Amino acid sequence: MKLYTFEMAPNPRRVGLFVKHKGIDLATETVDLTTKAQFDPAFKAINPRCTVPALQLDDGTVLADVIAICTYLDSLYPDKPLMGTTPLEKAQIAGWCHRLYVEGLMGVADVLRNTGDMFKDRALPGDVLIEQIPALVDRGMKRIDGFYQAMNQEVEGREFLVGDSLSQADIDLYVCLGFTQWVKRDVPDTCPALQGWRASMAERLE
Ligand SMILES: N[C@@H](CCC(=O)N[C@@H](CS)C(=O)NCC(=O)O)C(=O)O
Repeated sequence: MKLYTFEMAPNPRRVGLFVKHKGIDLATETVDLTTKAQFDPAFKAINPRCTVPALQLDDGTVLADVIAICTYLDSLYPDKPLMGTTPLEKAQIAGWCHRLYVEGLMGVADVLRNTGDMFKDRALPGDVLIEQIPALVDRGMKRIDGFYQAMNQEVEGREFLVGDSLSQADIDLYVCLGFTQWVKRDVPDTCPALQGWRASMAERLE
């Protein structure tokens, strides 16, 4: 089994923190997104979607979505469960991971990928040319601001998003809050609960 990754990028980071917390010893290979290594034919043969993370199993099967990778590894290594243990926890954590990807990471990606040369004609991941839409930058900032307000309410008075222990939902929210730094939109002082939650999660995860 081998994990193809690029540690600093947000989706690989979601898996990286999962693996670190669980203490899983995994073979990894870096796919350097800064040199566009995701488009190399050798990697494309592994993941035709040209994205990381990708987990290749010993029988050649490839899982190329964070939720799939974490679900699989959590079943394989049940110690320190991060994807839930009861049916309700599993459902809530899956819901959170989906929500945080759509409402958190995608808002930041709108800003990041629709401006500047680095993502010119690469407004979406993959090897299809997609032109930038500058108007999405402003919309993305509004999405981030709305996300902060919503998450501030969610974490108010809570240590964890689901139940009374750390889960992948917490890791994903923590990664979202790191990703917003890439577009220089920090958690505002109007969201003190979220600021405090991030600080305590940093101590736990880093
Ligand atoms: N569906 C994937 C999305 C993975 C994804 O978008 N990864 C980004 C890095 S955060 C990527 O590989 N981007 C390649 C590119 O921009 O060309 C998942 O949930 O893991």
